[in-house]
Amino acid sequence: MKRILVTGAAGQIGSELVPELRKIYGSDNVVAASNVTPLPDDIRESGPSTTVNVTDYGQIDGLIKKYDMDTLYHLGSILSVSAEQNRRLAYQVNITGLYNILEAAKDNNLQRIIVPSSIAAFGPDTPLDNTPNETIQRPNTIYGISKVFGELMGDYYFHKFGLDVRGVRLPGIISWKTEPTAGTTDYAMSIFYSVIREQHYNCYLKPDTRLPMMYMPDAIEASIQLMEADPNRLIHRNAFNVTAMHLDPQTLADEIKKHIPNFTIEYKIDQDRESIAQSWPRTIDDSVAKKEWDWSADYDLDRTINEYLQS
Ligand code: AKB
Repeated sequence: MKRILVTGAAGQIGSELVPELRKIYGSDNVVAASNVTPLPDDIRESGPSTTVNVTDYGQIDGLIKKYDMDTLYHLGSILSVSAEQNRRLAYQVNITGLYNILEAAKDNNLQRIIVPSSIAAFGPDTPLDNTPNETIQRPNTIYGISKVFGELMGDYYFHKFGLDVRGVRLPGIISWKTEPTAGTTDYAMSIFYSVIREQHYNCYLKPDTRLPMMYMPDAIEASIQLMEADPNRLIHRNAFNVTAMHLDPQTLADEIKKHIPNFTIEYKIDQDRESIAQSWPRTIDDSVAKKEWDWSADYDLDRTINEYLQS
């Protein structure tokens, strides 16, 4: 039986991954950990939960020992926009925090660690159309640099110590459980909140800024499927491109309008976020994930919008 620790459990992905893991592996076997953001009630009430500051090795080591963990999802991370605004914090959480996680995992002989990367691990020198799994990775954001660090460190701990570290490069995620915070791809969440609240959205990206995207159930599925994947089939580990759709704000708005005809969108471009988005892939090739662990997305744009507006 797996005993799983999830850091960043109050975040966009963590708050939806924890309930799913608890359904599969049993509530008592999944410990939800967050630092400053309070955990949602459903997570606090349905199983063990705790606080953890990943910049403190002792806290991670103590938690792994206390709960006798064998698997770890490390989701605690400062996202792209916040990272540019607070480099020191981003460095402490995304670089020092990840280092502490890997050291504690090695010292406690954990069986498996999942460290998600992101499309942010690419940069302006990357071929940005149909971006291959292996290509130039010279990101120009602190967040992207920390994601490349995570990918390289994951491979390093695997080759040097046999620690089974794996990760997907997540695209923008469309979801509803948490309010958007500080990501570049957050417009794809905020737009739905605006649809429900005022049927109008002021978009900070240009109408044709295209990015890889995915609906949350696919992101959860990818994270669990990769964790369960047969290690003997994995040639790549850190990290795998995954995607479900390639989307720009105007296409999303046009699709929403088919369901909510009164919906309107205006463009008030935020140059900082727009230039981050311009440095990321427009479309990515996820054939390596398909080949090595049978990845395939279930949700296209049509299905995503139908389910989202019903939820
Ligand atoms: C962000 O926009 O910062 C994240 C990401 C793509 O990693 N959603």
